Amino acid sequence: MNTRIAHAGLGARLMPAEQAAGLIRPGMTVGMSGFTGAGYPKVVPQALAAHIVAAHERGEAFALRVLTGASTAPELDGALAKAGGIEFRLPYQSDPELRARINSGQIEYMDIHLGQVAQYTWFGFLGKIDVAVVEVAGILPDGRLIPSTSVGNNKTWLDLAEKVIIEVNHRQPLGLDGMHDIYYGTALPPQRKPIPLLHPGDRIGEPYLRVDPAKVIAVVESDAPDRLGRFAPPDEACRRIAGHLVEFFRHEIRAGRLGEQLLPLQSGVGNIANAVLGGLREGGFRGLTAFTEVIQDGMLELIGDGTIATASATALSLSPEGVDEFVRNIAHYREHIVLRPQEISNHAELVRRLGCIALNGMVEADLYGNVNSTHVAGSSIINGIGGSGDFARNGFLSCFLSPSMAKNGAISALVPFVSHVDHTEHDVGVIVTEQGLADLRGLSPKQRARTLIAHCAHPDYRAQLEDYFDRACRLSRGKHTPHLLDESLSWHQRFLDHGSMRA
Ligand code: 0RQ
Repeated sequence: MNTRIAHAGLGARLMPAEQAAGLIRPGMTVGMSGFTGAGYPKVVPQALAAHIVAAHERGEAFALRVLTGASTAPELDGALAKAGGIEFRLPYQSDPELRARINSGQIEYMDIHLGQVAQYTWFGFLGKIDVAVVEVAGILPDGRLIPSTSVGNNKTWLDLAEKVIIEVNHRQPLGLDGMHDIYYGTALPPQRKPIPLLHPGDRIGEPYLRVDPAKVIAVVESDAPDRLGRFAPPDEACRRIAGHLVEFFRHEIRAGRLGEQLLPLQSGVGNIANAVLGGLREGGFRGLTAFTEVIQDGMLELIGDGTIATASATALSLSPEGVDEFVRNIAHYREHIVLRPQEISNHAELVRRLGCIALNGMVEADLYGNVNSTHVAGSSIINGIGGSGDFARNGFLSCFLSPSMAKNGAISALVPFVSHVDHTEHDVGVIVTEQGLADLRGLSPKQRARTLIAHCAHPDYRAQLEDYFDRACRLSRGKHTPHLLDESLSWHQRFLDHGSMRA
């Protein structure tokens, strides 16, 4: 018996990926595992893409509704998008092939708060889940599943899908066993009860995913690593953003608004979020906690050296070097990391109760504090809102971080009016660029505008922003949130005319 597939009945359903993929039919809704490039199925989606290409060559239509935890990798989103096999995709994505087809209008994409996907599915807003395709590290003798490097929406897909395909990945370390906490106590209103989690490290569920063996139509083996890129080494702008933030935390401690151990940190995706964590170590903090969705390299290092004592997340999004370090010291990390379903890692009730400090990247902010996290020039998506909204709206403190200019200075990250709103002025507490930090809490719109221009704008754009704001204050009909609406969005037009554009 294969040691990773210890349930005899499920072992009997072992088959090649090509055969398993053949069980997925055109038009189906497929719930796949995978969250920020971790724990996605490695071989069934590629075999599925080959089936789709063959069907198209025969002149047959073949496209799927693909739901995941968050972003996956070229083997899943990339392969299916290239094959023309996705008609609808939800939620967060970051694959270039997929992004290009979303932005060209070929694929319908629904961007949704990551913490809300499970409830959307349970309420039936996404229709029936025909098949779940879920990567695991192993199958126990009683049929329960050892999750792999992400939990994401796997519990929801396994509970609700009519049929299940399990990918057992021999490359995922068995030392993951015991790191997960799958909470089975959620219910729909009006039966919902408080979630009994009071500290980021609390274990309130069980280490394994349940699946009804009768639903499992295929078990497939794989042996491939999560494919994650490397993080860019922190540049001067990142270091300065981190420096401003650390200084601000120190200030808040002195003012009695934060304790020495701060509050549970949430740290978003991307290079800046990763780099900012390094700043916390240099700031001399110890014994912090994290209640977040993704553990990137920066956070792993902080867990390794004791800066962070406990981290709760739904995925390990590590570079190849990060994976090596994680596997080498997995017993240590198991003591300090809990991986949960994303409906718990990103739960509004928990984020509010724990009082998280949300640290997320942004594309741009406007003078009044509205933030765009997702779109270039209003109409092309980059990745998606991910979990940033779950934390920004519900956290104790909501910080957005970005260099003050993008595209080699072609556009300011501070604009009169964001071209797309993900986080409204009511959900944004602090904005940080390499120029400085604007604490917007307790300020009126006009006070926020002056603070943002003074602290966050790049000097190359400061005079233009001041000019816009002065004229808006004089000429705008309403004086509460002064705007010259015809002019405010022309900033993006100038960028499109003269700058380069990604998507
Ligand atoms: O594009 O690579 O083509 O040059 O956006 O920007 O500077 O590399 O920054 O990696 O930190 O990502 C907001 C996208 C920032 C990310 C965003 C272009 C820029 C570059 C990336 P290129 P950087 P980062 C929890 C939290 C939403 C989800 C989230 C994100 C590319 O943080 O996706 O927060 N956030 N989840 O050139 C035009 C501007 C621009 C711009 C940046 N003003 N105009 N292009 N770019 N600013 C985790 C999860 O939810 C899973």
